[in-house]
Amino acid sequence: MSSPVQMTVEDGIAVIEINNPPVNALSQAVRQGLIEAARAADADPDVKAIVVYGAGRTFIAGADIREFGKPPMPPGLPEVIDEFELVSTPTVAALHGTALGGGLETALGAHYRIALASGRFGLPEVHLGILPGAGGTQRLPRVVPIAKAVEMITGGGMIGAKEALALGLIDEIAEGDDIRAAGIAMARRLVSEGKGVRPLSAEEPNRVTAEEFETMRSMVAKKARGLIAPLNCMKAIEAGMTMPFTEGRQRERELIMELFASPQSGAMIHAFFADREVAKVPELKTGTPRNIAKMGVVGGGTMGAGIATSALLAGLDVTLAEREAEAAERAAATVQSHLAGAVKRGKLKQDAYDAIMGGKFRTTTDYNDFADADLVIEAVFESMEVKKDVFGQLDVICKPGAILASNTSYLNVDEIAAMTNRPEDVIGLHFFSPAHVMRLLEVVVGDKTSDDVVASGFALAKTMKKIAVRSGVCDGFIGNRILNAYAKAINGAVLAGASPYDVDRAMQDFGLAMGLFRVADLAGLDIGWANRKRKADSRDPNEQYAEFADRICELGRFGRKTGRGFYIHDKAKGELPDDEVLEIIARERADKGITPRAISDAEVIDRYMAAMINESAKVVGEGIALRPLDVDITLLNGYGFPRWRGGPLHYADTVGLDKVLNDIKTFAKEDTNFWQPAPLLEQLVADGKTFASLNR
Ligand code: T1G
Repeated sequence: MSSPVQMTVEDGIAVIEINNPPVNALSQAVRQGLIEAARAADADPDVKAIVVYGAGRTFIAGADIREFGKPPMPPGLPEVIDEFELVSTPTVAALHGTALGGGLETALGAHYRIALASGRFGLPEVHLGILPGAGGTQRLPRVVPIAKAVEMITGGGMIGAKEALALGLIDEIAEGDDIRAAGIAMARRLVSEGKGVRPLSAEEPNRVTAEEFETMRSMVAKKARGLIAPLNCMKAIEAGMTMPFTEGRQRERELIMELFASPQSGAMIHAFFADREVAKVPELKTGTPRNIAKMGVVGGGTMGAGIATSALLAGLDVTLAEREAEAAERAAATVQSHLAGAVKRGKLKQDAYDAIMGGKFRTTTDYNDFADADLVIEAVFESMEVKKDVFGQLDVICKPGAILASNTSYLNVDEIAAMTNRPEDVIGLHFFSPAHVMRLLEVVVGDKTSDDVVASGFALAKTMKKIAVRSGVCDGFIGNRILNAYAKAINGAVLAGASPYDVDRAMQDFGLAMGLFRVADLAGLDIGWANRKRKADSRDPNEQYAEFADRICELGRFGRKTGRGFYIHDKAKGELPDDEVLEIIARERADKGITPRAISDAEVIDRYMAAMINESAKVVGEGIALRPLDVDITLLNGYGFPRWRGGPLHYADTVGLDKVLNDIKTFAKEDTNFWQPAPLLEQLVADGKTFASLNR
């Protein structure tokens, strides 16, 4: 098999091409080929300069993540870059696409750097729970100011070519789009100007005072929220400022090895691949996506306006319908403000904004304007009657082959489909609020939904840069069904003796951005209250039911929007515990004959996770979710589950399924009906298997 690295010499310029699709990852073969080519070029007396570039859509996008966790295969990337840097011939890295991680580190090992204007650069290793381990933490601070190096390395974001040029990270932005030619031209100029080698490792690093660095370190620690990689990044950068290069590189190596040994990197690498694997559903093989250029949106409330914005940002033509003209105007204003915000944040260019507002977006009060839409999605009130009425009308108006979608968050998509003569064209597309920000999209597949329509849903998600997860039909689909389960478990912990405030703190210490009760106050307690009232008739009388949230709602306290809910929302002092809430809970315990006991943070989390894992196992076992990774991705991208724990079922594998099953049996003593072990969980424990074994 030919090497993914080829070298040609053209009039004294050695051109090294890396060709390892899809992203030129630094596999063992690439590393081997790169260093052999560099040695050969350096030994060739006719070669006056060396250019390295990537074939295809991008320069190197990093180390080959698929090699992680396997025995190291020499040559190691750090050594390759160190040797590459010390060749006696000037080297040019010619960059396009995304030069990331080990790719940017390789570029920093070159003496000069040129890029296309569309090039982007970053060190995203922290998103994998590790750090730039091939000299990045030592060389980057030798080019950019420490504050910028800290931001790039601990934040893992990308910067564009203009900023890179201003920082000195690249020396030139190439004209046109032929990066190979631009690299060669730059090399020729260097030779004609007599420019020599310029190894960064020989440069002095930028520095800040110890006090300034400690201030940066404490800010990074605050943002890390339990993730240890950013802390090790700071230690590596500190080493770069205080040690000679070789010792700093050694310290960097120790620090990345610590991170590889932590479960956090395993969890985040799992999440990286799961984010991509989740889009590989069976219907993509059997279905053909339909072209979706024109989208109709029914309903201009928060969700409808958010969905319309997301579709417009993806380049679709959007018509949004409301019943009344005033409501339609309000929706248009909401969409306009979302788009203006996107321009301000640099997510939308002004000319693209003008094109949208100049003709790609309109509102209407007449559903007949949907006649030529390729897909119409409704985001109307969560009532089956209302949705059935809407679908009945759309079925008549929309062209044959148009897809009819519902944004319902729990209603039965099969029942909705039955209101039409085209159930095979009906699908659920459950967006998460705010729909133009949240990446998760549950694609809910009805019994009769055709493979083409499923494939179309996933293609639309990709166009809208959403992470689509395939869900079957059940109450709450994947995410909300699991949320309802762990919320019940948390309420059980409160009835047993925990306070909502202890619970929120324990959940935040576990790594969630916000605990359950803070989230509820933010979302509005009335939403959950309406949900519980909707399901009251079908509630299992034998299951424990926590009433304290209903009592709070009956006082008209719906959370932040009314100033009081579980917390008192004080404008000056922020969120404060509410003694009246504690009194309501104490009264309920007394009514239920419960003698409260101290509930440790560990027990709160054990309950929370046991319920989440158990319901997740039911969701997978019933085929609502295709694989355990689909549940992980749902909770990671829609429910704030900490990414460095990999998702509930990856987490379950790390704590051990037998422990989880034992916890469930322990809590079942309080509420047998609720704590019924999932058959799949029992089977895996009996077989000594993991959830991961079901992901392949
Ligand atoms: N290694 C292996 N496979 C990779 C890969 C990588 N680094 N990056 C992408 N892929 C696969 C991906 O799984 C998918 O495979 C396909 O390529 C297309 O990816 C020593 C230790 C580059 C911005 O973290 O951010 O360097 O699903 O769907 O949306 O310091 O991929 O088709 O089979 O994402 O156009 C650091 C990770 C590594 C970059 C392109 N680098 N990749 O996005 O395509 S650690 C990263 C990305 C490191 C050194 C350290 C994105 C992208 P499949 P895609 P995309």
